[in-house]
Amino acid sequence: MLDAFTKVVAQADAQGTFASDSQINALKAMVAEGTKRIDVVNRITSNSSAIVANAARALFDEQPNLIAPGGNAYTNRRMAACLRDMEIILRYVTYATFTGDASVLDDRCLNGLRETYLALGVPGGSVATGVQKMKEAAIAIANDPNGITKGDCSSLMAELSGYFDRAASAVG
Ligand code: PEB
Repeated sequence: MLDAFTKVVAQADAQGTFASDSQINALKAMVAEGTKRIDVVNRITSNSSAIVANAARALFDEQPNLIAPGGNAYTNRRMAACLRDMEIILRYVTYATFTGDASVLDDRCLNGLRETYLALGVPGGSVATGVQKMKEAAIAIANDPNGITKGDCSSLMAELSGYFDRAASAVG
């Protein structure tokens, strides 16, 4: 598992070079803007239950076959597994956002997930739709200008959105 700093060190060390100016400047900007990143993580973390529940409701509204008899989220056991999976994915997205690097998401959550879903008969495309719905909800919450110091969060939102897209395309 890497973060934005160890990633730069690993890359530089692999080439036997010092960290480059552009790498150092990128990290400097990340530190300077660090409170924004932590605010985003904090907002998503403290609204995680609502993000998961609302995204799941929207998914089942759109794809009612999932909760009909024979559907992959039919029975409370499967419904619980589904909500848990969405929560796990959201949790790893917050870790990646916190560290500024996707490797924790890749290594500990997404690696082999497609194959797991294939083996279980869980429809990956539907999971991807659920993830996209969490993305919309998370960004609406994280990017809300009310109740927080105002600033430009566009690149942070693009980064956050990229982690959700990465999760969706890993299974969809
Ligand atoms: C991944 N999900 C399921 C299982 C595993 C994962 C390993 C099998 C074991 C179990 O049932 O608990 N676990 C999960 C994950 C990590 C992990 C992401 C990462 C670290 O360790 N069903 C639907 C929806 C979707 C869904 C489309 C959006 O209809 C999910 C939610 N996942 C789902 C369901 C099961 C499952 C298991 C229903 C149970 C499948 C079954 O037993 O038939």
